[in-house]
Formats: sequence, structure tokens, C-alpha cells
Amino acid sequence: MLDLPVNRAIAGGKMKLYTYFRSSAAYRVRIALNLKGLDYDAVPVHLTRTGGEHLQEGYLGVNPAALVPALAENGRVLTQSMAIIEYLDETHPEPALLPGTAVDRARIRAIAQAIACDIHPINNLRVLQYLARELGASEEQKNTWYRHWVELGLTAVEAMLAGDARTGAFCHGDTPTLADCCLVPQVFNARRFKCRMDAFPVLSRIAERCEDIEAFRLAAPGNQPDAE
Ligand SMILES: N[C@@H](CCC(=O)N[C@@H](CS)C(=O)NCC(=O)O)C(=O)O
Repeated sequence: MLDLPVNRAIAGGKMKLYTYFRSSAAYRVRIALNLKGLDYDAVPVHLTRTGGEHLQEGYLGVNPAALVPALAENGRVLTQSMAIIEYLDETHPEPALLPGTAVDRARIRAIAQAIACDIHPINNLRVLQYLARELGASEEQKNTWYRHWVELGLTAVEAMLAGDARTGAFCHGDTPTLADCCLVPQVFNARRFKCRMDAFPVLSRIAERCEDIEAFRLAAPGNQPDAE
């Protein structure tokens, strides 16, 4: 059984982030924590080793949905990366990840959700595993699926960003927001799966700008304690 410091985490103290270095949803939260300068302990949950540590009793006690990330603080466990980031933004308002007016925030959330709701779920590990294990898809077919949905989704994101005067150095204006927290991990994965990125000059430019910032760099998969 996976030995996780669940009880200590739930008991309080420093925040604990249940994370996996390659998880883009956990990567979003790592960026947000770093942007806000919040200290936390990373609790690695390996998604493939021994059949997936997230599917074992220890982690199911933290998040019954068997997904990372989860954030434990003050006796509570928060799940869902977007809910966690909004919680962090409400409890630690500076720098604001949802700045501006209600209309500004609606646009930031729309860009973020175009990634987190429209692109990410159909390319998640369990979906790719189902394609391979249950439907007999080959590695090449799986990658074709992945690239198709990511490129389609990023086409929509590029259209939202390009030609909109509210797009600045970042997705919305000149400071990083929730949208950038979602964009950078998705772009990282798109590159990893060799998606055609030349069709996305605006979002690529923004992702590169973000990657120059320490908060983003420290959150990257290669800089995690569980990186392989
Ligand atoms: N909507 C969730 C998605 C979380 C999610 O899908 N996490 C992935 C890693 S990026 C996971 O744990 N996958 C395990 C699996 O597919 O079995 C969130 O934003 O937190």
C-alpha cells in the first residue's frame, strides 16, 4: 500500500501538494503557488509505478476521484486544480491571478477552461490507457488521438488570444493569470507529444515569456523532486 503522510497533511501545518511531476493539472497549481510565493511540501504520487499510486488506498483517502493534484491545508483537502487555484487566489490575493473587472475575469476563466475543460480531460492518462488497453489502439494511434485533440483545442485558444487587444505579454494583460497557469503545462505537453506548434505563434510566444519567469521555471516537470 502506498505510504503517504496523509494524516500529517490533514492534521495541518505547511501546505502539502499531492503532485506528479508530469501532471499538467498539478503543474498549474505549482505555478500558482510559486507566483504567490507560498511554501509547500510536495508529496509525489506516481501515476504509473505499481499500477498507479493514485489508485491505491493511501491516496484514495486523500482524493477519492484518484486524480492529482490535491492540496492539504489546515485539516482540509482541496481537489480540482482550478478550484485550488481560485482558493489560493482568494486566500492570498497578491499577485492576483484573476485581476480586473468581472468581464476581465470571465475572459481569463474562458481561456483557462478552454484548456482545462476542453483539451485536457480527453487526453488524460486514463483516457489514453483506455484507448490502448480496452480498444487496442497502438502507440501511434494513441499519439494521433492526442495530437488531434490538442491541436484542435489550441487552435481555439490561439483564436481567443490573437487579435484581442486584451492579450498582452501574457494571456490577459501584462501579468500572469490563471490562464497562463493553464497554458504553460498544456504547451509543455503539446511539445512533448510533438504537436504542430507553428500554427500557434501567439500562445507559443506567451508560453516562452512565462517560462522565463522563475515561478514557472521552478514548477516545470524537470525541476520536481520526483522528476525522472
Ligand atoms: N480536472 C482535474 C483533472 C486532474 C487530472 O486529470 N489529473 C491527472 C494528471 S494531469 C491524473 O491524475 N490522472 C490520473 C489518471 O488519468 O488515471 C483537475 O484539474 O485537477
